[in-house]
Amino acid sequence: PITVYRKDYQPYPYDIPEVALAFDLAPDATEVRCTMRVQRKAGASADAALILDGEELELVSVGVNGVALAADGYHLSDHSLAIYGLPADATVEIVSRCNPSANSTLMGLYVSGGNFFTQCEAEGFRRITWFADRPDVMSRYRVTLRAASQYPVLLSNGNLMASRQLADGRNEVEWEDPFPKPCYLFALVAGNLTHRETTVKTASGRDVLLQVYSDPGSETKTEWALDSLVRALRWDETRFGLELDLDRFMIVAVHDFNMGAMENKGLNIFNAAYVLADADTATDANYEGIESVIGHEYFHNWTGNRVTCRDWFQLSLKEGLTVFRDQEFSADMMAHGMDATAAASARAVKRIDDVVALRAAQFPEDAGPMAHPIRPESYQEIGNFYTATVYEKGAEVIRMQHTLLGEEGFRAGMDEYFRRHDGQAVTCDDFVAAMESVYVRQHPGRDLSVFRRWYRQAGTPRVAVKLEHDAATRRCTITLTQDCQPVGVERKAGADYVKAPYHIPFALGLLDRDGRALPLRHDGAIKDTALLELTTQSQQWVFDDIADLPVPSLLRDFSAPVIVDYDWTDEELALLSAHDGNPFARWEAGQELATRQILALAEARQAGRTLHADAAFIDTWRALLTDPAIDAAYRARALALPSEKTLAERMQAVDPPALAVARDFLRAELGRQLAAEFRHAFEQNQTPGDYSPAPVPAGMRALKNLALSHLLAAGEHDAQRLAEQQYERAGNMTDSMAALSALINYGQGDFPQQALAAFYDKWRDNPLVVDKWFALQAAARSTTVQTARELMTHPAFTLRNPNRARALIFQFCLNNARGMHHPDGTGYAFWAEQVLALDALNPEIAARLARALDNWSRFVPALRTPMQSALQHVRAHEGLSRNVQEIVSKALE
Ligand code: BAL
Ligand code: ZN
Repeated sequence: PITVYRKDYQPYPYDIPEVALAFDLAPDATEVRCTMRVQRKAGASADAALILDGEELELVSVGVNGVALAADGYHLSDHSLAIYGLPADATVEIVSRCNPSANSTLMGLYVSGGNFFTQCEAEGFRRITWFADRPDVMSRYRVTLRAASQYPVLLSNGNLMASRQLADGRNEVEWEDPFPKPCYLFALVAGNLTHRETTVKTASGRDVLLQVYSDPGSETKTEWALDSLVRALRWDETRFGLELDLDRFMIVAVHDFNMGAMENKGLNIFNAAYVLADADTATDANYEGIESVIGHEYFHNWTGNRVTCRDWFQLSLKEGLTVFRDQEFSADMMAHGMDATAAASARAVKRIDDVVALRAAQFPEDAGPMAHPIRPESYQEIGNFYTATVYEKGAEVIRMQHTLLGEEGFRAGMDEYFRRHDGQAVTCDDFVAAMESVYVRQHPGRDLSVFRRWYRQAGTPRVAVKLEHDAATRRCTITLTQDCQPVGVERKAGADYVKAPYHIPFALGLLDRDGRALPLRHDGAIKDTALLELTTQSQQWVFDDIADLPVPSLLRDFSAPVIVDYDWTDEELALLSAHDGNPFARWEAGQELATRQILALAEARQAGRTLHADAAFIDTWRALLTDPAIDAAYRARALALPSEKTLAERMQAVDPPALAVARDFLRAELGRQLAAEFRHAFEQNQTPGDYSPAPVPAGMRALKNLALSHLLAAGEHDAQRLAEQQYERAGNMTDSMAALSALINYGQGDFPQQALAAFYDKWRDNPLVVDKWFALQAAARSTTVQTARELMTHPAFTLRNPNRARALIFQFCLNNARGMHHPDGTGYAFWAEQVLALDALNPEIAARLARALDNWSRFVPALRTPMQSALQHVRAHEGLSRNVQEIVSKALE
């Protein structure tokens, strides 16, 4: 396989300012006529060939300036079409054919549910026509679509210019996108669809049409999506001064889709899971996910589309920034209309959820064979780099710039970024330079040169904290020392590779031994929180007027994506968990206590000792559960036990079954010892009446359902009856799923299986709910490889639909510790089989599954060996896609 390096970037020798695409759509043979204006760039060599990318295409003809080229006028290979001897300014016309119904990769043009859809990012456009498939070639597109009358809705990017019926009965429409764009933002949709729409006035007073398209019959499920789109549009105007630049903005839902959604200019195509919702079929998490993804794709219109990436190494330029923007959007929506305390708690809840996700997915990635900087230096298959690092760590790197510059400074930096680069394809460095232009004005003599290392170094830095107190001088000295060892590809560079220190914004508070915040004098102000800027390996800060040894509250709000090393006593953590004024750090203290508790239990399990929960830990949990000052949503986070993935990062040798047993034991033990308190929480947090996905009732449901799972896990008297009643009477999918999940994991008797069967019968025609049904069973405690295989024989199961494959196969392989990591190795053999089966259909999805064994070398020896064999088995398979090959060979290196 060929490795592409960032350092090898070369500009394309031609501009392609205009493209006209004409499609004669038919499922088995779609003909595409691509007419391009091609202009050689000043300075490019006169004999530079026009090299166009193409895959899985049948060439019909090539013409230049209206003259057909004979076969010796161009050179065709499996992956490219080269035209030589072009005039400096020419019109090139290529006619080709593709087969959408045979396209199971879901890249390029494909058929789903009888309709046509496209997905072009990153390199799918080359499956539609030969073209310069790279983000720095930006063109204006005019698109003509012709299709039979069974496809009445014909959509593409931009504005609808004309629509007519042809003599042969087909429909023809023309679309024009006034904004130059790279081809990865091209889209078309053709089919029988229904839609919901609204018109809104933008900040500058223009009327714009917003539409959400979906399958006929699903129109009752698109209200939340359209409302979310309106909120996203308003938010970008208010927070960033960015207005919708088109007259029309469309979202289309499709059931077969590799990703969550795609930000094609003016025509976003979405996985239906991020569009369709109503109380009966969608959970609170689904509602939140829809608002967030709709925001994300809408925000790309500026951060991604108006300013795009020069090359795919710069992917985080648009993804990290847009994830940061969607996180802030969600936080603002959650805090909307609340008083200051409630709003701070709501924002903390969002921050906690984001950090939990980062630690579960990105931290392990940064410590494994696929570790890469947020701006990778090389790749074999770019599809493998749509990672938690590029997205979520990328967003943390943007957030640190926001923290360093402050809200106003960051906004000024964004304004400067658009002033400099609107309409261009640029680099991550260009973004930092715009931010730096503000930072240097705020901080004379300083710059962001050290900060830029976040873009080129991989791995999660550790920050060791030393706290010294001198009672005589009443001084407290804080020393921060950072360390980041080479990871992933960096290791291959050998012993000479030295990583340089990062610029780390480190937010700190100090509490006295009664839990009161100590005022800190820092940067000319007195505050509860000091923002320390660590820019060298080790630095010290001195705080005066501190009478006694304080308790430090560290990395408040998770001000940097680092791991903190500080040896709090359990008593100090309990104090922080009860009193820290920073809700994020308060949550963190409780999580650290729970982590210590579960790791100790897992160790006891491995040693064959009897398991006991620590009384002081139970008391801390009781205090959180009964503290009247904290709201339900926050309390649900505070009481959630750390995930197995986060815990695994803290084990010398990862032992998922031991962790699962330890977590389960603690869940049950908490349920038993705090039965009265959980019972009270369950009763006090009922949400009768009409369903609303708003944060307050959603938070109440989260707490109530957490309580239910503890009570049922503990086998508490009556808990099963409560769960059965909730399942039978639930007025929304959140409560229904929570009760069913608790029952199938911890319930007894026939009811759980009967409920599962009835659930399927009720929802068999709703694919998104059937996905939930599969996922619930795939992750259930009692599910074995055998059960997973049986589920695969269910008539509703198919590997061809990514959502279905994710619901069953991914859930089992990634979220079922007992089944997947059974010491007999059958889970790994199952994984290998499914990776290969998926690879034959859809390499992108297969490669995602392939990553489930990334960190095999960190597991206990009994699991490590069968994991390695399974990886070797996959690697040895002939005809492996480039996608899977890159993943498994890096894992085995
Ligand atoms: N650009 C790919 C999908 C997304 O991140 O929005
Ligand atoms: Zn994105």
